[in-house]
Amino acid sequence: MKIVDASVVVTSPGRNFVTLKITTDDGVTGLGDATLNGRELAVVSYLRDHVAPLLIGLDPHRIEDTWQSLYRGAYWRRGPVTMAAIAAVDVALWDIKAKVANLPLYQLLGGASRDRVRTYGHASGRDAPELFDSVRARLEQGYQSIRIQTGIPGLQRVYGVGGEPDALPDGRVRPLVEDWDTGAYLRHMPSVFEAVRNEFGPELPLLHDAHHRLTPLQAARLGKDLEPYDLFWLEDCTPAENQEGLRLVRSHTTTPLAIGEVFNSIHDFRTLVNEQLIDYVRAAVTHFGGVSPIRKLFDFAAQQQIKSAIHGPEDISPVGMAAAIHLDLAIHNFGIQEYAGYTAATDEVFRHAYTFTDGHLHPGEAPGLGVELDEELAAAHPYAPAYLPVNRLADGTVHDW
Ligand code: GCO
Ligand code: MG
Repeated sequence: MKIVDASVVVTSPGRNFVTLKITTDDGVTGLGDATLNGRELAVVSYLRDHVAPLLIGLDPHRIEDTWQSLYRGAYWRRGPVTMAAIAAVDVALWDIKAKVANLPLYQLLGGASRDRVRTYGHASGRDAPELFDSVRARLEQGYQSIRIQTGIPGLQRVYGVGGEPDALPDGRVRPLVEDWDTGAYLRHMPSVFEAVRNEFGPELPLLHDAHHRLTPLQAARLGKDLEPYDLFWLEDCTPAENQEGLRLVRSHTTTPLAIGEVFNSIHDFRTLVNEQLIDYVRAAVTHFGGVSPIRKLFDFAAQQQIKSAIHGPEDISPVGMAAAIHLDLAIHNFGIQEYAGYTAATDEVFRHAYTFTDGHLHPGEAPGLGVELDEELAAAHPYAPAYLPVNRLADGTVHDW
């Protein structure tokens, strides 16, 4: 069996997605997600110009060897663009292998370790009434664990609470500028969780994403202040490139910590895992080099009783989401799966076998990943330039977003 084609499809059914499609000489196709939010076309070029020509003629069954040759052969290791491109190849090859075996991918990963995959959804609001409505809407959709994001008094536009980027008069798009004030945030958050607990009771699992904004000392304080509200986790409390900084956070709080959606290699987690400084690893299949390396990360994390929590925002395509769900079902140290859901237009472009019921996902029993890309429909949604927001303090200084 040989690879005869590797093409890249860019589509924007509401937001941009990049998909690699690998075709074999006997007509089997595999899909891989290569979406890197805000920098999509860099990965398109990496795949089209540098990777696709290398794939032609290879045996698609040699997944590990292909992964190692793309990783080591590039010489320039790691980084989100490289690892998103390698991930797309890895996932597409797993899709092909599972289709040839006529099995859903999770069966090739060891089979099901559970019956279904628990998820969490996103609730947000500018103030308490809006936030409560948003939590209720998620509960009605079936979610049983909920991430809480909220407006901060005195700030106009804050992470997780919406806002549209400004268009320049000539039609060009520029990033949305959000506001930040760490002091105001630290003063406000405990009262938000107190209000949510009073409204929804002690049992609902609640999560919160600090989105890389705090120093270790500030994160330690927030973790401590939120302890009475029994969070499922506090996510990305610091930027965490400085892995050692988490020692300080950890020594001051028992609030569980989740980190890693911007990481793209096992080395980014080494100190965090070895010293058990976190409770959940947040890597995305799509940005971590695919199913093969993330499986190794989960096995490494399991040695320290750390669980998985695969990144699953709207900007991971349904292809990346399907890969995540197969892994979630198969690994033993599964924690929770983020599932933000998709627009109807996205679900039409990417028809999928996975299902969402009562706040739980299941990958379905279709051979492979169980996702089909409607290329005609995809072409009807052309690429739309878009950026992630930029965060600024009151005096104009750029802050971590
Ligand atoms: C999350 C994330 C996302 C990111 C987004 C960036 O926890 O889901 O923080 O919302 O901001 O994936 O592209
Ligand atoms: Mg996050």
